[in-house]
Amino acid sequence: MTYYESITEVWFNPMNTMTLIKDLDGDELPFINAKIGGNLIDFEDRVDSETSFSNWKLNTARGQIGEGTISKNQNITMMWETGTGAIQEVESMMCDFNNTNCYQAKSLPVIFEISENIGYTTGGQNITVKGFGFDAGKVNAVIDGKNCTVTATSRYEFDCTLQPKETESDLSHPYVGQNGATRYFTNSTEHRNGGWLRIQNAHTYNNTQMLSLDLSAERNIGDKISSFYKNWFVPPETGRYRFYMSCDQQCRMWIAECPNTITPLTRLLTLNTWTETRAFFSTAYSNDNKKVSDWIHLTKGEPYYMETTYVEYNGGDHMSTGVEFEQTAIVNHHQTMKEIQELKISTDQTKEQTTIDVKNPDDASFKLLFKSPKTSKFVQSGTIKCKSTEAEFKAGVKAYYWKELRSDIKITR
Ligand SMILES: [Ca+2]
Ligand SMILES: [Ca+2]
Repeated sequence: MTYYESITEVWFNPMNTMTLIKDLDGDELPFINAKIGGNLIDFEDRVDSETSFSNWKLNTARGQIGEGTISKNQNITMMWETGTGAIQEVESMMCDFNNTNCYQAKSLPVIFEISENIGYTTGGQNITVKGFGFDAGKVNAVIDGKNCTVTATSRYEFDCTLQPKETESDLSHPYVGQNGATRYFTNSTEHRNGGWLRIQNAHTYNNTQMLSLDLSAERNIGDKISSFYKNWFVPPETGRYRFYMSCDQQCRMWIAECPNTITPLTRLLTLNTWTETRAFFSTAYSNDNKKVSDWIHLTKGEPYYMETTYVEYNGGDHMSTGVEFEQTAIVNHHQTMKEIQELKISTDQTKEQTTIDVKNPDDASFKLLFKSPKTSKFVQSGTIKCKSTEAEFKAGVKAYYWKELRSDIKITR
């Protein structure tokens, strides 16, 4: 999910492409562009010609969203020096819990500023809301349960007139806001004089407040950083839920015991050691860590308050969360745990060994003739000196092993 000016992360596996790209100019990237719904993502200041991407691995690049089209479903494209990236639909597609809405990327309108936060029970006040994307469809505004009649809309703002309200607003209970989580981000250099950050204090540090559309953090953005998130979870159906978490380096998650209140909180998850990115199902990190919560019963449509803390010390960093719904009667609903099966087939690898005996070596050279098991044709090696070193011998025969058998070799003399 993205909105105007938000930072998004593009995930890609360049496979062997990096080795095909040579002689990039100082202002060029191995990939030419990435787009959401045809609109360019701006990678300036985040990715440059010095940025290295690993072959055969998932890499990430972060870029900023511009004034794109607002849409519930947009495709993602990526163009490289050597061609266009193929998008794996299974991996790029996100769906609602019952699969009624699926999308590769969703672009939402965003609010940056509201002209008033105090009004009168008599109504009639004019409110101006500034942000982006208000020309994408009909705008409905509701303020504390009362319609705010929209009088004008444009791309960057809309105006509405507040309707009268019988009673004053009740400020004794929390209000559920727009989609997303409030994220309080702490960077030790900026907020804590470079000291270590502690998971148990992550919610108390000075911070920069931002909107997070996912309950997650970017991958590998720095060291000595922490994030504290507050959000409301509104269950789409009544039933049992459980939550998942993976992070590098420590993270925790809580949920309020009752809806519509922020206290008391129950600890759902604790991870005191790092995991691989989104390794929700890995059992490799089980010591006193809890990556999958117990089942808890939640009621449809009720807002449940949640808190999440996450701290990174050094090395790699990331944080992701997930939720699973137990109900089986819902049509089209994914049964996460039941549907995931992993079938792994591995070969018994036995290394082949060949001995070449050169008797009474002199200063002459020779060539070897290999019969390819793939094509049954003969393949000639390069010229090999009778007194060659291990490296020289390897240089002569490695093309055969690599091209015909896709295999590396080791030479010992
Ligand atoms: Ca780091
Ligand atoms: Ca780390």
